[in-house]
Amino acid sequence: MRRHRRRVTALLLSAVLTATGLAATTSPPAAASIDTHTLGARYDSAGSAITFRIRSAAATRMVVHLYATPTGAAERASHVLTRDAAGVFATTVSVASIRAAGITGTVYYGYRAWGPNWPYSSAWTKGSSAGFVADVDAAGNRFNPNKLLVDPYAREISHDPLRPGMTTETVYASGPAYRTIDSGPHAPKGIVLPATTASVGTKPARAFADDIVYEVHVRGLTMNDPGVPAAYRGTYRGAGMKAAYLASLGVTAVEFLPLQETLNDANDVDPTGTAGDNYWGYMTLNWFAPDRRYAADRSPGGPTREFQEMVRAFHDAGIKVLVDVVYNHTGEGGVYQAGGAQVYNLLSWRGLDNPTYYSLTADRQASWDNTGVGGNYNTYNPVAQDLIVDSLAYWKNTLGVDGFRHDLAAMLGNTCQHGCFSYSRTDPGTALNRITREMPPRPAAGGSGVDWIAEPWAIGAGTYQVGNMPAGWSEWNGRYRDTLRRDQNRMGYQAVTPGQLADRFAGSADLYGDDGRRPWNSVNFMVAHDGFTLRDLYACNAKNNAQPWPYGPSDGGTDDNASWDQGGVAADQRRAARNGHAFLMVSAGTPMVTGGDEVLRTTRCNNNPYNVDSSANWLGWSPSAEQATFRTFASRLASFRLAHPALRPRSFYSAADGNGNGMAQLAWFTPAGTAPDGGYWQNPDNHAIAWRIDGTEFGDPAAAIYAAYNGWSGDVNFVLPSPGAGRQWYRVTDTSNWAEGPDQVAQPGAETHLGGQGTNYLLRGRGLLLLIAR
Ligand SMILES: [Ca+2]
Ligand SMILES: [Ca+2]
Ligand SMILES: [Ca+2]
Ligand SMILES: [Ca+2]
Repeated sequence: MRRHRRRVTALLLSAVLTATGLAATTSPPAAASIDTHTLGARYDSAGSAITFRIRSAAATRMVVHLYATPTGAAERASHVLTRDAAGVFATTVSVASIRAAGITGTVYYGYRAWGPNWPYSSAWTKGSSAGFVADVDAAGNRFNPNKLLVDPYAREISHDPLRPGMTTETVYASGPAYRTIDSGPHAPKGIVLPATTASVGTKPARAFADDIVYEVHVRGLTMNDPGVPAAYRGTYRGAGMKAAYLASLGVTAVEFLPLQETLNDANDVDPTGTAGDNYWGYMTLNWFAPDRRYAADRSPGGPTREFQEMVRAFHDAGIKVLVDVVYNHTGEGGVYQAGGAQVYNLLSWRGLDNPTYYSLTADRQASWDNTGVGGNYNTYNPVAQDLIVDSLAYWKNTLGVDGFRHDLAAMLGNTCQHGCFSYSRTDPGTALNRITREMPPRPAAGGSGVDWIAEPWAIGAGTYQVGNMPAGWSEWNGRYRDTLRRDQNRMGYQAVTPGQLADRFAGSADLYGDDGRRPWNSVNFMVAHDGFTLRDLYACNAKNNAQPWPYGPSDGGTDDNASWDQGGVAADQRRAARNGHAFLMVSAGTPMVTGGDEVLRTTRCNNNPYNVDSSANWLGWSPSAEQATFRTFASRLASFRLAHPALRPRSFYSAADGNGNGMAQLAWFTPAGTAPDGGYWQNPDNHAIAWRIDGTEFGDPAAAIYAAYNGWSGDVNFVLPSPGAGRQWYRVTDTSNWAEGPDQVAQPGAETHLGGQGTNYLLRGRGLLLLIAR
């Protein structure tokens, strides 16, 4: 059902997808502290020498090559590194000697490594087979000195492996046809950067419960935006220029699709086609380096500086920066078939320490794959975990990021290194638990800390873990999405009860209350980048991914969308989108909206445009009158949420009267204004439910808030409950078609007076009503 395959060669996945539970697991080690081994390439404080440090458990020889240019020329200097007892290879090189070797500007570097499957031979030269024993040995080692390797701790890399003009990545491959090709002239190089002390502004301390998250692609955000200077469109700098716009939408946290270096340099080789393209960016090449293509300043150090400046721009507007990170697999890719052999590329981790960094089959001859997109990263290995936490700490501390959304995070709860997959919530040795131990989550009330967000599933047996991430983790709540989509779009086909609706509106206590977590650990969403846009969810009965450029073609994409075109009635499609947005804004939990949905963005039913780097897939900035009306609706309702703490509870709502004012903190109602009984809750033929929150228990400016949802196609009369002694009900919004217009959400103070307890309100079919008491 996903999204980012990188080559058409068949992946050998099927054999491992369903197998489970063979190998013994090792007991978890004590957590190391962050950056213990000071890996990478660093100038000394005087800038007179560079120390190179890189780790490999099984390497027997390690050489660093230094280059004056990133491609096309041989190295200017080489240095053999010395191994210490911890498996760290190191050497210190004077800058004077580097200059003397002819490297007068930026220092580019890469590694060649030898090991048991390819021991060093003095007869070896670049492109030779001297010393070769096997592409892979019984331990899973895949050393090959003909492949120049990127330092996993490089702060920037010079370029992607597949550059414009290259038609194949096989220069990086092992196997009989490719193992003696020297990748050095082509391979990405690490860049030695001076330590940075740039300001990233003041990190917002806002509680995650109070956030509204806006998920967007950094390039897609501004590539089409005429309000951004052309040179900055699609870049970090351009994104930072949108801080005020996002704030105007009520957004408090921007969540970018992956920004760590990914395969995308060749996207524009065919500017009107998708062959080989990767737009979303879920094929990571290096976990430290910000992607160079997203920088307006692509000079060495430019991406880092510009990223920090973008973060500062958002921070200055009070907006958090969250980043989607991909630690479940890498851009090194999976196996492919060539000349009858099973072939792997060697770009970095695989050539340095394959069994440490990758989860392998029990015989260690092949990748283990639960993601469908390449070999699993070996998240239970402590050294592999070091790279996770060290790079996250760099993004947090040096680049200024406030939180992270972890792609396919079930993989980070794996407790098995090779030959199986086994998820555990409680094992202290998992990557999930180590991450939150070393970088504590932000407290419920706000303050310093990290907002940790999991995509709590993957592909393959045992990976669907919604509601089962460890303490400290918030989750994309797939149950929220699925339940509410089915209620809107699948009536008559899939049963949804009022009780199930109430669970989702009230923060999903069934998922997060059973393990000590809170409603705000539920990231509520109706759509995300992965799937239909909000508009398409209510305008498409099925995906249409094979359509031509610029809306496709894409492959993959789920067929289980719970979508519906509302009978083809455009006004009803917009109403459904209003409801989808309104659900998020009135539910307990942390809402996430998707960039462009504020103007009903469409990809014309492509639900997997992972590869479509086109103007049609970038956000549009010329909304029609109807789209602008929707944006006003969406932003006003977001503002309402931000103004009403009663909608953002820190803990699950109580059914008791917490302050003795005669009103329960939360009460549910049938349309008749009575408390639902068990029969009402459990009957999927009931499609209407209402609830009232006592605002006085939350310091809310409203004495009470009442929401009523009529999921039925016909009108339903709601009898309003008590607004509290001496109070009256006022309408904030009714999402029905009759009210569509710029003032469908009333401005504060302009709400329509309705009356008190017992007032009848006829709510049209598929309408949502929101009231305040004052
Ligand atoms: Ca790139
Ligand atoms: Ca292209
Ligand atoms: Ca749970
Ligand atoms: Ca009360």
